[in-house]
Amino acid sequence: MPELFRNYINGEWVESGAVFENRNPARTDEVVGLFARGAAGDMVCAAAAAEAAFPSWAAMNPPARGAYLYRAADILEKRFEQIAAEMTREEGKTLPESKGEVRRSINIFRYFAGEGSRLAGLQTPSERERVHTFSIRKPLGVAGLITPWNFPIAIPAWKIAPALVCGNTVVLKPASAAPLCAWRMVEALVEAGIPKGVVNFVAGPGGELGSALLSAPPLKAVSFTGSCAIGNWLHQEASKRRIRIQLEMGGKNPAIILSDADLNTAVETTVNGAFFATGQRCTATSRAIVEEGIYDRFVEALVERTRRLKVGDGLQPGIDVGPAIDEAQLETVLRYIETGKREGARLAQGGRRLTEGSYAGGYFVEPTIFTDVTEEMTIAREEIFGPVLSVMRARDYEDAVRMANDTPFGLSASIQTSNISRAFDYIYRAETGLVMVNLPSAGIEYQVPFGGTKDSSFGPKEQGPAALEFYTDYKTVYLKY
Ligand code: UN1
Repeated sequence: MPELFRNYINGEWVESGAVFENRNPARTDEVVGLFARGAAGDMVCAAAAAEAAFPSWAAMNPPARGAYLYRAADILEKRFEQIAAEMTREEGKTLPESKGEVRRSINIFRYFAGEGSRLAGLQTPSERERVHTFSIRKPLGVAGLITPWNFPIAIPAWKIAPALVCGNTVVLKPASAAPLCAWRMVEALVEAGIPKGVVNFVAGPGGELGSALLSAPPLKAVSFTGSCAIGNWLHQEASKRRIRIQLEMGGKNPAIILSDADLNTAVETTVNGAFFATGQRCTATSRAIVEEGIYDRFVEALVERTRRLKVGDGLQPGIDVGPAIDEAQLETVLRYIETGKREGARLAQGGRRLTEGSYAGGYFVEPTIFTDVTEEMTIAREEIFGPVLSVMRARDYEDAVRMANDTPFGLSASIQTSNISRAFDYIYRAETGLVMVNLPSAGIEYQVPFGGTKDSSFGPKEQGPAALEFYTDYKTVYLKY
């Protein structure tokens, strides 16, 4: 019998009657865990508990709040290997990728724990004599955090850590496809002694729980990472009640490869951006926009390198690319591959579901490269969220920049060039929140702001000092002495 993981509401681990399964996408006969299937009533209780806990948590001094995060980080570190293996089993990414993500989450906890001793406000001179003005940061109240399956612990960590250190109390709703790592993070906070009601965890169906959360009277802010459709719906609901909102959604991230790029670097970064984590990153490279002069050489080297990627169960050594998260995602990817073929793109590599032998029990698809993709094709315009790369031909640098920006999305962009002047020109012209020079479009760090522009994101950025802008308000003081 698989273990049952309960919800955590008002300092108690609670069952909800019904349960749902968390299955391994590499071996679908393996149930990683059973989770209590929270209902609207659980959300209402969680929001009320967070509201009740808020005054004393907000009144605690920030370094003392940070101390809980340091302790939770130490607990996560002790379980490092266990949590990494659980992540591979629930999400499918490779074990090295999972380890990197758990390490990142521990670092996120420590970084924001340290923020407890900084939490800088503003201090500016007054126009008036002997008046001292300053602005201090105040927490907002109850924050709702809705997180996706593709970074099962890093995204929960980069939302909960700043929310807590700033003095907010939280209700976390993890993705149903991979809730275990977020559960482990909450377990670590509980073991660290976090006061009752400060952190609440409610897993279960997104529609029911999301509606209940957004209509819970104590809710003051919601931070969401996931699809554009759900993000837009949350925004509508939140604006009815003037709930502060932060949305991180899709991408159609370009990698511009200029003729003067180092060919090996360009190939490695493109393969990393497009195929690692099975392409299931909103920062993934999904369009390689390649300058005429290097196009043929780049495509040849890219296909050759991609052919050598090993697809399989991420717990096995030497695997580069794991499975899709679930059947629906696999179907979506296969549908886009069919669309690519139908619309006349050239299938240069991959394109099939893998079902033989050890692949039989999982949602595996070959890393897929389409070349000669043109701008109006569906695979050049829509987010696929799988290991599918569209390679497009650009006449020159100007043409490449135009193509890169010609998308409703604006999360991340990569440029491969040895020309520093071009690199800077692009840095200023890219319509994205992230620009990576001679690096993959994906793979971010926690100490700098993260987020996009256009349809990719809405609201203040996450991570780094920018996170404080979302999770606090200023209170300004004028003092005559
Ligand atoms: C990364 O590229 O390291 O859901 C992180 C996502 C993004 C996070 C990307 N919000 O893929």
